[in-house]
Amino acid sequence: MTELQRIKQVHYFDVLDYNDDGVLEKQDFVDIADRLAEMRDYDEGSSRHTAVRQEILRMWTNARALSGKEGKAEITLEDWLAHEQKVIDSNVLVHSYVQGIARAIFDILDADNDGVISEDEYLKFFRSFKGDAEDGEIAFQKLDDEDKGYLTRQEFLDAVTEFHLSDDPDARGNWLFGPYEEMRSSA
Ligand SMILES: [Ca+2]
Ligand SMILES: [Ca+2]
Repeated sequence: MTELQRIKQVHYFDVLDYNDDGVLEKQDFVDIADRLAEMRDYDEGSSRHTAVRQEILRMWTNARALSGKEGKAEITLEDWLAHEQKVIDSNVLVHSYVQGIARAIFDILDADNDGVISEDEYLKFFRSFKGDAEDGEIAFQKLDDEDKGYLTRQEFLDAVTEFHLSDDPDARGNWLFGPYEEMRSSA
């Protein structure tokens, strides 16, 4: 993993740590899934709500399995980076896991079902994680670099893939979860 890939993953770990206790546990992912479901007004216990939870909990399952911590109730940053290294090394995982979740999230986000994600839909996504609204606006501006006011499905998938894989400091997808570059700014 390059330094840039690592910095992005440290930031990602932080936005996933919904209860801000420095480790990831199942509840962090349940909380994120519940906020995504809530934003679409899916009823608690409904099949759609359950489907969102199952999709988001794949991250929790994979983070433990790929870092060799299947039985653990917590995932540390070191575990998370070990899991991400396996993802970076595997085209199969990038396609089935990373892009699979991205496709599912796109469908959840596209609340008005017009095939694109508006800024408003993106900001709701952003608020489902531990990110602040201002960072969400910055993220959307960076991702929507032609200032169209929306992201297509392909643009969103490309951004997610770049977030995980790209080592290009100018890649738009680096900004998926907002500013990440506190270490690079001093370089
Ligand atoms: Ca946590
Ligand atoms: Ca839409």
